[in-house]
Amino acid sequence: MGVLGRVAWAWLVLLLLIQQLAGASHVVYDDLDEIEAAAAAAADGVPPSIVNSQLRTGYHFQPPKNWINDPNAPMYYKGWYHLFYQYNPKGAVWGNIVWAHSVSRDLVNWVALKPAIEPSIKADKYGCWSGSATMMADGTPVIMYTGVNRPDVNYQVQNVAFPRNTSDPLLREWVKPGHNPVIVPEGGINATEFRDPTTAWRGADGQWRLLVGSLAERSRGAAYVYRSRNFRTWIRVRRPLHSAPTGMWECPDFYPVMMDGRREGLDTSATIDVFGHGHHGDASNQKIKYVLKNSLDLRRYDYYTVGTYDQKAERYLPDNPAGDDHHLRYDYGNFYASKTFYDPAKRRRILWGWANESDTAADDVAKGWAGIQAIPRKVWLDPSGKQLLQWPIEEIERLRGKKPVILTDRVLKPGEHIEVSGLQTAQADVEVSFEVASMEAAERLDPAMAYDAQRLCSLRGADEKGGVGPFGLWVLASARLEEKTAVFFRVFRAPAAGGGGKPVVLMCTDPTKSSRNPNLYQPTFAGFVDTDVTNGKISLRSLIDRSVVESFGAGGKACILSRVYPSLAIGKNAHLYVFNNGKAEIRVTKLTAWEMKKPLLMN
Ligand code: DQQ
Repeated sequence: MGVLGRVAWAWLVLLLLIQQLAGASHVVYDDLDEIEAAAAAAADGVPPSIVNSQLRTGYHFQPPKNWINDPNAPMYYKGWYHLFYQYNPKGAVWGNIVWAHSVSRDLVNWVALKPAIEPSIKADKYGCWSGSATMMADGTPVIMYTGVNRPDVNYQVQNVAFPRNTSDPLLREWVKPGHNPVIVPEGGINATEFRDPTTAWRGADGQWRLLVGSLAERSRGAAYVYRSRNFRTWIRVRRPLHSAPTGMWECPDFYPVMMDGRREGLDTSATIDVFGHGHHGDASNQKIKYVLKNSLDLRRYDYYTVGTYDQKAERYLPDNPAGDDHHLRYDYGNFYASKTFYDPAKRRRILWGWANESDTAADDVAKGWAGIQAIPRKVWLDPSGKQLLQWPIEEIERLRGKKPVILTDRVLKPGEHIEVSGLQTAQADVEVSFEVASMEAAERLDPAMAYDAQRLCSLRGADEKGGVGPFGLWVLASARLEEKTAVFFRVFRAPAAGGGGKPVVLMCTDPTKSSRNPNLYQPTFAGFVDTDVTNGKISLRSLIDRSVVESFGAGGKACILSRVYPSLAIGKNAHLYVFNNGKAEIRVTKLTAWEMKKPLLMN
């Protein structure tokens, strides 16, 4: 044994001794090699490398190597789900972008096909950027995507592609007709900020419409409407569907949702088919609302509003006039360039979103991979009509192990935590319902923070003692809690004036202690959860996947995806706890934790 080995063993023995003295009998060191490696590195002052295969996700979608970004043209066709995505076949940083293509029967197990769209014509010679699929009336899918056609500047045009063989359910080959590009930046449009065509929808007049994201004058993000009868000739409507002073709008998405808490999804053109009104989605159609989502290039988050669509005027109007200040996000964490599609097989709308890495580009090159897709989420309108609800697609539950660990009716006194033991939790699904006995201790919400959840959370992280909360989960935690990612709630009391003293729930992910590795981006992420906690009840679900923590608060009212890279809490050494760092007692009514299996990802 070398000097390093002896130091490591001495460190480990000392550690075990301290643990025993402290009576922490829950610590199980079942992988001595890993512990020894970690201990050796710690003794040396160097955390183990981030290039650890155990940090690769187990059940999130990612190819075996290289860079990925935006999901493109998700669709269901003849019994198969299709996912295309932005992919660099040559490395782990953005560049050389093609459309990679994978297919699945169940949105969980995937088979990779060869790239579907690659630079091959003048109109996409320098890049095949994001786009969407539309099902035409005869059931044939068509793809519209952005092509970059000049090397010097990112000059952007919109192209169309059709399947070579519609009887191939795998849609392996795509043909770009010679008349591409079909939309060019004319009439004062900024050619370098003009991209990401949406799924098209058909109006009462039989014409197709789609949106292209852009940047208009005075830094306004804009979604331009283009109309066509045949996917070949497209005419722009002069005024955009909507715009706001936010900077460039990437990857717009626009779709109808049902009101009254109905969870079924709607086809993007479905209003007439569903309700037979003939109003076709105009403001008088009481059963339908519309969602407009934009990916804000400046902030790199996906914001949406709920509103009405007046097709005659070709305008969208958010219900909440403050909506354009962008309070609502699909996800308050790392989630960008998302896209929904209507799944006719299960009559639901599904959301795909990209999560980038939070390490350095040099780490990504060393790892050989970067980027994942979040677990697909079903989306529908909350019964209040004010926001969306999101929930991981039910199919993901098939990956749950047979024997969950269940805790019921456990009280967490101020400052207490309980380990959830008896299963590996590096790759797990955890559902927990909490009950707060009294809101008496809730801290007063500073009005200056009333719209700045993220700042509030960064000032009052998981280790900052509070009144009601912080309480929640420590995931990907090391046995001695040197490393942990906290996913938690904190309940405030709104100022009496204006807020009527009502409880205000903050949901937060705090990864500031998630790793001993340096140079990681570890922002706290947070959102306010518009939920009624007068009965003291609130739920949380976290999908833990080695370097991903994807959480759903209050049944999907707020979601936070975070990327973390533990150096100790890896593989079998990842622990899970429920904790309470507030003054109020918290009851864990029920906690269920499942190990998650690895799906087939034949990429
Ligand atoms: N990614 C694509 C663009 C899009 C951006 C290029 C958003 O089409 O605007 O890879 O991440």
